[in-house]
Amino acid sequence: MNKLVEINFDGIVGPSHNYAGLSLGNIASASHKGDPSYPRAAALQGIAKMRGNMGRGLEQGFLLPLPRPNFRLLNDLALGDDAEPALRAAAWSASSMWTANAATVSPAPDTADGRCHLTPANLVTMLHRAQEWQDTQAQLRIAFGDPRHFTIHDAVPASFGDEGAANHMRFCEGHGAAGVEVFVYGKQGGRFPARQHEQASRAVARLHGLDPARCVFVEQNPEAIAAGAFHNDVVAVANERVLFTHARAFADQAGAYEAIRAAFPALEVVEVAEEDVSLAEAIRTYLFNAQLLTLPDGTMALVVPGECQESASVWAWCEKMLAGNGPIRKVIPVDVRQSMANGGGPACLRLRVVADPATVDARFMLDEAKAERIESVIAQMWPEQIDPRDIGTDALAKTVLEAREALLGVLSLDELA
Ligand code: SUG
Repeated sequence: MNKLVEINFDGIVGPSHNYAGLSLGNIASASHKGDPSYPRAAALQGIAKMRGNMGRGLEQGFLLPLPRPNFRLLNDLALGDDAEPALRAAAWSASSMWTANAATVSPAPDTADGRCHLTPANLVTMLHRAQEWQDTQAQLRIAFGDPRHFTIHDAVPASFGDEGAANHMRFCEGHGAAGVEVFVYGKQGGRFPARQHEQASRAVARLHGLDPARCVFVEQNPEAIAAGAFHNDVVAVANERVLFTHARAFADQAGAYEAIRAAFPALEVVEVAEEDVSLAEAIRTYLFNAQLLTLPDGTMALVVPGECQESASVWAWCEKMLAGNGPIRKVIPVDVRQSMANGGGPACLRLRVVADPATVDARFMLDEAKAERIESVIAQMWPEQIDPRDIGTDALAKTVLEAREALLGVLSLDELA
């Protein structure tokens, strides 16, 4: 019997996690450029978040850090010892931790052939992210390797930027039921790059065999991109019938609701007004970069960054919302500060896949015993601190390579070495 549930695949934060200021338009990345980073603490924060969700009775999986430094990229760019720091840092980036950008996922009930389809995101806009997709695909091919249940595509052509699930929302009555998939794209011309191209979204929808009547394409608000919402998931998140969104997320807010409602009449919108939480404050605290989860009792919880609790306006809004009788019944702050300082909140750190856990390669599924084993490798092998001037040194390369290798070893995933 197929038991389709939502599984969150969190990216384990890699041992080279650092702040190189690589992402134009991502305010946190720019403002933490050059700060020392704490890879061990970062990775342990990520595991603690996964454990929290497992403890709530939810299915939890993970994806592994990609090989860094990426010698292929260093060679392709012919980088020597005098390399420009930002170029060298790209080959060291641990950015694959943000698995909401790993792929776009259409679960089996939505697709023409009844399989779950995954398309790795080409991430072409940023050099440090454009190197991810082939290695991500190799991992997806193992984790979701059963062709009776999954199809893994190639990334869409590089002319059209695709940033994956971060710009994709799915509405449904329950995760295992047929859904309506909403793709959010940006238009170029603003102060910052628009990282999701409309034609990339449309190609993904076609590749996945989605019913055109159950797809909606919506433009992101250029003002939101200009304010630092480099992905839609910085200003909106969906779960089942609910869209939780800032009032300035979409270019035509009312039109977006109308278009989604035309395909999915049960839509319930929880909108946060600019007067309650400004767009700038929403982006600073990442209120919307939350995991909107259906708990085993059927109610919804919002897992938000700890920064939300420290913001007077955001927390006041959350308390007022909880006092009402809307669909979100709990707000749970988590500490993912190391990731947040690079612009990655709780939602960025996970890829949602609706599937029967029994059809996924069990090595990618988490349980308490495995979480402990992973934590102990991280505690022993992940650098405690990385100073920007360590990037590129042989000593740090050795530490980072050995750390990842040790993790692959305890998970019996040496084929990814
Ligand atoms: O692509 N930051 C990531 C953050 C990704 C967040 N993901 C989602 N919103 N789903 C990015 O901008 C910063 C790396 C650096 O500057 O060192 C970075 O890549």
